[in-house]
Order: sequence, then C-alpha cells, then structure tokens
Amino acid sequence: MPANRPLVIVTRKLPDAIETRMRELFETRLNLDDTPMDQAALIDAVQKADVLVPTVTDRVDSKVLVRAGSNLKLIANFGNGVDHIDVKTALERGITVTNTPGVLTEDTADMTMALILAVPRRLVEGAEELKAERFEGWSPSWMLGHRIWGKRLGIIGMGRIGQAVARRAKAFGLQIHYHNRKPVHPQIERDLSATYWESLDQMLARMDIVSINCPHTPATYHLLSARRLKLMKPTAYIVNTARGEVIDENALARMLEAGALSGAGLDVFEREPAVNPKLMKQKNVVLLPHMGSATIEGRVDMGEKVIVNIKTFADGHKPPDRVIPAML
Ligand code: 8YV
Repeated sequence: MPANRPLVIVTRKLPDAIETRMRELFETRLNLDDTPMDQAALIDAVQKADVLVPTVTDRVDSKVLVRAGSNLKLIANFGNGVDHIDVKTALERGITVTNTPGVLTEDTADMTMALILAVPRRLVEGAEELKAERFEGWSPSWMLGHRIWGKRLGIIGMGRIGQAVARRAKAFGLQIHYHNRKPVHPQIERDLSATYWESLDQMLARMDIVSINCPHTPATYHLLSARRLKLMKPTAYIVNTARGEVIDENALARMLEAGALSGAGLDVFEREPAVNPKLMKQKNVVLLPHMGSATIEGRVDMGEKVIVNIKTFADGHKPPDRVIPAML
C-alpha cells in the first residue's frame, strides 16, 4: 500500500468532519449519497481499495473477499460489531481488520436502559394514546405498567456495554445478575452487587428483565432459542440492543403473541431492515431502528478511531483496534 496516501473507500456517508479529515490524510473515495452498497459494488471496492471502511450494512463475506485485489490490506470497520465481516477469511488473505470499541459503550447502555424503562412502563404506548387524543384525564387504573425498582435484571454478556448497563440499572434499584463466558473481576462484581450465573438456563428462569449485550458470533447465534425463551417467566421482559441474531426472532414473536412473555424492547433484528410482521403487531413491544449508538458525538468518535487505525497502519505500525480471532 502506498506509504502515505492509501486509497481508502468508505461505503457509507460519515460525519462531515471525519470525511474532511480523511480526505486530508488519504486518497479517499466517499459515498456522498449514502446508498448502501450491493455485492457488486462491494466487490468493485475491494478490487480497487488499499483500505475499505465498511459498516454493519455491508456484507463483507468470503464471496466478496476472494475477489479482493492484492492491494487490499486493511478493513477498518466503522462500528464495534464485526459479524458482517468474514474476519477469518480476511486474516487468511493477509488483510488486517480493525473496529471501533469503547466509544459507543455509554450511548448503547443509555439506549438499553431507556428500553428497560420504556417497555414495563408502557412509555411509547402512552405517548401514542395521547397523540391519538385518547387521553381523557388521569385515571387510577389507566396505562398501568410494572415497577422496575427491586426487580432482577439478567445481563447476557458482561463486557464493556453490559457493565455500563449494570451501573445504570443498579442506580435504578434493579438487582444485577449476569451470564458471561467467565465471571468479571471480583471488584467489579462487588461494585455492581452482581451475581454471576454460569448456567444461562438457570438465570433465565429467575429474571424479571433480560438484556442482551453480547456480540453475535457462531457461539451466540440463537443463544435465546425457542427452548431457552420458554424457560423465562411469563411476566418477564426482554431487551436487545446487541444483534438480532442472538434471539430466535420468530420464536420470540410467537411467545409475545401467545402472552408467554410480557414484552420486549428491540433495537436490532435478525434480518434488518426487515422486521418480523408479528412483532410489528404487538402492543407490548418497543421497536427501534438500530439506533443504540446513534449520537453525533459517538459517530464522530467512531470516525476518529477509524482514522487512527488507518493512519497507524499506513505508517507501518500495528493499529490499536485490531480484531483478533480469539475475540470472536
Ligand atoms: C454501529 C453497532 O453504529 O457498532 C456496532 O456494532 O451495532 C452500531 O451501533 C454500526 O455497527 C455501524 O457500523
């Protein structure tokens, strides 16, 4: 790759300040009208680029990667999750992959907490009732939801985002439980008054609210399968701001329809942008269009990380946010 000005192809529209800086530093091709790239466009990009900057909407799979030109040496993902990139094939072909960890933790945790509040307290439903002019004055029995204070929250995936959710939830009076590949540091557990469950099945059966905060990997695909969803209490709620694929969406929709679960707050879906029509019909769900990390500040910080990763790599050093297979 040309040492100083690699050809960087960016697949989507990024914040202006980021695009401007990228053009100052690199030979940069932008996507100003923000049309998502189809497979043919992606193949064309990987054939030309020294560096590809994709997002979650690009499927950088082995079919795309086998067509990559020999000059493609870095995929600097704009985003934390890399489940849309075949990292193994990339690494086998000598392509480094980086992501943007850390900078969307607090925003995603805020949105998770918002859903933890919104679903049991019927926030969206209430707002819709008012706009539909069905508010006829206060009533002791109208729009009753459920208290979250004192309830048990089970966090699946106690990484950076899971812990940030736990800090918020503790302040709201929830009891923190979690399932993770391994327990977190004892000091963190003490600070959060958190209880570790090695068995996900056992934890699920006892929680009032379950929050998904783990990445989507082959090991977490449909982690919340139909069998596991059935272990949950019918009074329980489920919140997902991680990846749709972690829950069997069809099974979840069926259970909500049957009243076997009390509600769900979902920011992510299995086949985005498509959303299961059964979910759309439910009253007890809050559905958001994958906006957990959607703050201007967060997007600029993500862009800065992408720039640092490309610049460090182009200068001949190891970029700070390399994705290594052990992480997946
Ligand atoms: C990002 C996300 O905005 O970073 C992630 O993993 O899910 C999102 O919040 C998106 O991935 C951008 O590519």
